[in-house]
Amino acid sequence: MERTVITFGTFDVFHVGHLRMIERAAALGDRLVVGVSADELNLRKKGREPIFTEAERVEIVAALKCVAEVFVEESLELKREYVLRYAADVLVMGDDWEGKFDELGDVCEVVYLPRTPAVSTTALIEKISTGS
Ligand code: C2G
Repeated sequence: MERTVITFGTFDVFHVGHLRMIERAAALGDRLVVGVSADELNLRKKGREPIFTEAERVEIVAALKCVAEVFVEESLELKREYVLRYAADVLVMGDDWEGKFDELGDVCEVVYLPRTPAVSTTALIEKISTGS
């Protein structure tokens, strides 16, 4: 039986931390589905628009060879619906979300993977804008 893995993220200013998370998620199954968070969701939750648009972020993630399917994540609260819609066997999240999705353990396996240290979109934006 094919094992489907699902993961989520904004993936803004795509960097090696994003890539490694996606590759490690893909390695946990046969087919990886990625939910890329909507511009509107970012605005609501983080108070700012991503640097790259939703369409650009979807295009970048969809081009990765270990990604089978990409969709736009409209709300953080719809995880259960997405897991069921894509028939995911495993939900992978970064460990900054540790414990937050344990209640989905009745419909899929929930795995939190450690983040890559010392790289972040926020730090990159800061570095680019200050030139340091
Ligand atoms: N990541 C990582 N190492 C980093 C930075 C990010 O492993 N140094 C991982 C995150 O843990 C996440 C993925 O890369 O699994 C995407 O990161 P973000 O775009 O920051 O995701 P976020 O905005 O937290 O997701 O439902 C979740 C939402 O879509 C928001």
